[in-house]
Amino acid sequence: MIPGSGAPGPQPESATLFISDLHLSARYPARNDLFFRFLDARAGSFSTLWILGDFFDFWIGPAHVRQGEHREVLLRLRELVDSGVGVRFIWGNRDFQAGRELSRYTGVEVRGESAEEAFGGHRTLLIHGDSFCTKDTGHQVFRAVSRNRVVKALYRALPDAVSLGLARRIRARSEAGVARKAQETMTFAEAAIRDAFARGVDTIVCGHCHEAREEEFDLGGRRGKLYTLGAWEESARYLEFSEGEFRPRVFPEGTPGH
Ligand SMILES: [Mn+2]
Repeated sequence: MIPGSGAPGPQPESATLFISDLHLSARYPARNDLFFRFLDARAGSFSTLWILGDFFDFWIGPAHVRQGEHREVLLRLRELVDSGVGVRFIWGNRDFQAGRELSRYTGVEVRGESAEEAFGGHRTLLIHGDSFCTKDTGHQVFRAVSRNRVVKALYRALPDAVSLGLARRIRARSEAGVARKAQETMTFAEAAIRDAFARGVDTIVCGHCHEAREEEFDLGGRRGKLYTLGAWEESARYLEFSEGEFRPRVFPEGTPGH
């Protein structure tokens, strides 16, 4: 990966970081602050940042770059990219409308539903993880409909006020749904995880379940490793790949588990 021409750029051996589920929103200004402190603390120590979805509490589409809500965050992303860090964005279930407008404004590379990359010798699937919750049929239907190309195009053509209002209503409904059936909604189906490993990867990194875990899978002759990332609250559980290994991390350092 070659950083912007002329820029000094990070050292080639510097780390890759993986984060998800910050749920940034005007409703939680402290979380923006946590993210900015994280960037400051890790400045210069990483060359790539993977954002694995639900970075924004919701992203309504092109209109959102014109709203003030995420201005500060967007400018920080721009700075990060301009400093030579590659920032890749995978959609979550709350920000899958992120597209060209986000790339243009911040320089972040929007990679869509998922990506496969090699880290050291590990073929790795990067994905938000809501697609693993196959028992939540309501959400799977919403997913299928809302990500339909025609529906997306129609939605993106709506006036700002209308799409904002719609997004708020969808969020309110989804929050009510999560409260009602939290366990079932956030639980990954093992079969869905195994299907994902069957794509040929040996490592999966995802978020969505809001809990940092490591799990090993016996795939019949080979082993798979699943890393899930934590949601950002008072602290953040994220993942780092450096010196050939994935390493679970917490920010601020020394924070006890939550
Ligand atoms: Mn999610």
